[in-house]
Amino acid sequence: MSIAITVFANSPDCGRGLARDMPVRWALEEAGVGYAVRPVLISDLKTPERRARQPFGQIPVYEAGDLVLFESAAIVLHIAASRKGLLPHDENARARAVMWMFAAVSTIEPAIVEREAAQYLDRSEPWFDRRVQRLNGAVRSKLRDFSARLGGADWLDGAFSAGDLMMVSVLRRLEGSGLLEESQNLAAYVARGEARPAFRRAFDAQLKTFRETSQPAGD
Ligand code: GTB
Repeated sequence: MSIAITVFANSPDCGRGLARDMPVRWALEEAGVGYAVRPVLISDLKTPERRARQPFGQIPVYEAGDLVLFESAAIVLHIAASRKGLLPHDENARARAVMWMFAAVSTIEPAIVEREAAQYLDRSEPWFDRRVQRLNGAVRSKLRDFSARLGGADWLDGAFSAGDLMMVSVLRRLEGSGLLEESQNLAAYVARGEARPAFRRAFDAQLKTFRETSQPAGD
């Protein structure tokens, strides 16, 4: 069955692979599944046709035959659950991998996204510096706890799993902030994820999409 995912045309991350199609691409690569991409301009995301597939008018949307899914973590879970390699066979280990997927998107990601939003939205406010300090503190607190738990392990629970895939994807959004580098084991963990051949293929594919869909700069 052919699979297609929506992605940004002319992604605002300029090909850095930080948008949420990236974990889906990565999961498909880890599972060895081919897929097509449907690039969508940001200005076209909120049409009724798009909202029929993604109520919030966002990327990514996953389509395979009659199945239409949104929410990147749910898509990754679907890919992982229906193929070998991303979720352990053992029932308890499988439950723990799913737990880490949730920890990534519901415990760690909100602090990272809130900090990122402030960088874009609040920069000209007189209270910007104080707010960033507070938001950096909130991110640091999550990173400290996660770093303590990961310790010196390569992956969260033995072999690489969808839990690691989501966690690395979320932590990558701190790129350029310097916060990740404060915990050596977390920086190494993300680098380990990014070194996986499936990640490299996904990254190169999203960069190709960016290059093919990006608008040339004006004269
Ligand atoms: N919870 C949903 C999921 O996980 O699928 C969230 C999906 C989502 O946030 N999609 C974003 C989107 O479509 C793109 S990924 N936004 C358009 C809109 O809401 O109108 C978020 C993102 C955007 C840009 C960068 N960047 O430039 O670095 C990084 C991440």
